[in-house]
Amino acid sequence: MTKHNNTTKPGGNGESIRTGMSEEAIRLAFLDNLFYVQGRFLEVASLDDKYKALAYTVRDRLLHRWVSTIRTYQQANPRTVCYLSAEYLPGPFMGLNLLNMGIEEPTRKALQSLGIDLESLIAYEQEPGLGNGGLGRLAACFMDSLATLQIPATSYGIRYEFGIFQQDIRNGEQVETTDNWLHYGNPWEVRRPQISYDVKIGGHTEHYTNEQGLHRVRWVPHETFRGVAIDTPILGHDVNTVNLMRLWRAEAAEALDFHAFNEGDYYGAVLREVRSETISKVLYPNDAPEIGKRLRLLQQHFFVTCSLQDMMRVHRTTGMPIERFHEKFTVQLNDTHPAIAVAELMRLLLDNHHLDWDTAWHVTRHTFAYTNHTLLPEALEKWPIPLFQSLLPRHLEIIYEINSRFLDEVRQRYPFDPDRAQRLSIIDETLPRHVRMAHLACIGSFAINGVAELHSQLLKETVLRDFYELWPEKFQNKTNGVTPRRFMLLSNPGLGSLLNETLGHGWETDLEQLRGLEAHADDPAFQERWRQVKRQRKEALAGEVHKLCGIDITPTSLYDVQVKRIHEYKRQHLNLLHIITLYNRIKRNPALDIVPRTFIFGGKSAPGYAMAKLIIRLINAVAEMVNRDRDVAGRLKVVFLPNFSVKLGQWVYPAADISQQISTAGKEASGTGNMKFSMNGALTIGTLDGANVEIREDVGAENFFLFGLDADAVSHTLANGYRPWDYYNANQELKDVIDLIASGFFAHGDRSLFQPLVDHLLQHDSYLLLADYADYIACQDQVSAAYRDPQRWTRMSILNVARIGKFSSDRTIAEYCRDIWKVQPVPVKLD
Ligand code: CJB
Repeated sequence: MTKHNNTTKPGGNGESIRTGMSEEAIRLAFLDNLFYVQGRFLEVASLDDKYKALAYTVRDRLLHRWVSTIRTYQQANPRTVCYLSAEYLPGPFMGLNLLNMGIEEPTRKALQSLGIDLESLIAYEQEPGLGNGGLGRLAACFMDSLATLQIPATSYGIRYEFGIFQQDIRNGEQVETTDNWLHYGNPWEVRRPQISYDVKIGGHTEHYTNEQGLHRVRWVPHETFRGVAIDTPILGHDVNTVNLMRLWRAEAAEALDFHAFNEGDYYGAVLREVRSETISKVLYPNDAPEIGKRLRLLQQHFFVTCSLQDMMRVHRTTGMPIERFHEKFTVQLNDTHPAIAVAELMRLLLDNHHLDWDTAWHVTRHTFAYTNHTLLPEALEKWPIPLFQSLLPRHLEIIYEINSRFLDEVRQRYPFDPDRAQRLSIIDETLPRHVRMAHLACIGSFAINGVAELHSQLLKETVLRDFYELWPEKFQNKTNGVTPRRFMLLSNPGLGSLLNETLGHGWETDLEQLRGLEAHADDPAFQERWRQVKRQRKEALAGEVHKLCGIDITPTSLYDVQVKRIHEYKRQHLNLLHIITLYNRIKRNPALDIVPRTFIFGGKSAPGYAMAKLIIRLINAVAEMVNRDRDVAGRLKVVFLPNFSVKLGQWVYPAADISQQISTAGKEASGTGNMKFSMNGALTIGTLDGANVEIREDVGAENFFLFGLDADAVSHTLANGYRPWDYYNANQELKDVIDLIASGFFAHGDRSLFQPLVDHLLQHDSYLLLADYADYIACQDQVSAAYRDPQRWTRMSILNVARIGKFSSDRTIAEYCRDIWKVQPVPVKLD
């Protein structure tokens, strides 16, 4: 719009339809792509044809910048970040690419002149669901910020053929169907068949002495596959930098096994090909791993070896010796999913490059840094030794050697503490023996970080305590952030315009500039405009809710929202206890004057997580009863949005009045939804957990609804014989709520359906819902009181946005660059 806008006419003075940025160039490019790529003319083009024609038009302009970026990097040979992540949730590309390139307006006009509505094409795009939740979305925010900050970076992962399942709700239950996102093709990706690597698995190793008398190891695999690169360009905001997301697709080593083919085993040959492709077939739909799945370990090894081999290929082109690999590349491990990289890099350096152990270990230890994303013990990956041995025999040898050298050091340092070596060991010796991936990651990395202050602190005190005592200098905190381009500018254009008008441009890439809003927080005219922006987004969401669920919601009601993966620790059921409390209050006193609320839920449960699925059922069951009860009509409404995604989130975050961040303190590593809501002027009701702590610090305690036990109180309560039953007996409203669920009221009289949930709450309540209930309800009452005072509420909302600057992923990435990666921006000029 502003700086790239080029009004020269195509043809006339040289503006190419492949690169031109004017309305006219875009219009011609669109028609050209429609004709020559899609083979269609306007009158017969389907929505898909038009979407693709526009996507190719945008992609041409991306490739232009990409080529310039590669040229620049080739000349400058800069230190480069490689982000290894098994998951990415980038969201739909079209809208963001137009926005980042600054051609939204000319594109809108170009299409308008052809009778096409840009929004309908943007809405048509299906997003790649190559992740489960927070961790994958964080990786996508990081890509956006890396490109925007002009940092040379490649994000490596797996190009799953089927991403996270589609969630349907049938009879109130989650039903999973496959996500066939590639069915109509993906115009944003570029296949690179010539960039492919061998991936070995299974078999055995052979140790031998070469002609020079040197010890060598040969891995004789049982099978070999290939990984082929599929690239997606990632453009920064208002810059020319295009970095790559390079995802690997598994293929058979040869298209068909000709040996088998010649022997007449056509069927077997084809089967082998199918089996190879299985590796990148489907994303594991768990947000915490189910331990011990062979295919999952294979996936991890698959993308890690392809990525490291790819870095080595690039490294060769620089002419630097392999001993300096770590000077060219810094590799971030996004949780333990890629932790096998520590052993794989050692293998490549020892067996392929024939470095000696100490040199190889020096390079490895200076290459990797590890981010931990969770304290939940069930999420710490461990692999059974027999499985590991059968798939990755050479890696297991290397891991044993790393471990033995490491434990020698530990014993020397703590000679009178044999338990410590056991606790620190990569191998968990309790039967059946396992490889602890977090330990491998800690030992092989030069930096270890958590994702919020509290989480990093708890890491040092609990799961990684022994490592912290050993190497305190390795530990850091990098509080998460999210990209304001997607989650403010793109999702909330009304807010974007108001901010531009009030503050001028610049805040989009320097979010601290939002502080300038503080001066307007009490200005009645500004407040009125603020409320209009929110109102408009609430109406838009109401339209979506109607489309998706057939439910009408009222934009004047308070939108009280909880969207995130469904998990007991996130306590969607605590939210339900509040809803049922309000319901009971109205039933007992039909004239009760309460603030009308619309409760909105969204999120997927792991398919095998029975309790989370039961929570979804209860949400829908409560919705059914509440929404059809005339006594509460106009005052309470409950909605479960099916198939929550990045795309749906873009409707939800800007429309929320209240953001529910109510996990049991100490369980949510950071949370990032909390930031997206707050950036859009929602107020948070939350516990002192994850990044909530820092959000509250920054926006001000008076602009945040805090409740519940803190992390210390949670551990003490659990350690001192917690009895949920006592809370149940002591609180009549709580008792009424639990009794109502137990009575079968929400299950057409069936007392058994929600029994497991009720029993768990009364007997164990591991996530302390009952202990936090009273405080939560009291806090929600304060929320209602505040909402009755629009001036106060609006002021709080404005101040939330004004003070949210820290939670831009630009800040997070700048810290990683400075403290961990030691990389500098490399600006790119357009060729
Ligand atoms: N997280 O999404 C996942 N998956 C995991 O396997 C482990 C953690 C989440 O990562 C986010 C990004 O750091 C955090 O904000 C969130 O608290 C955490 O649960």
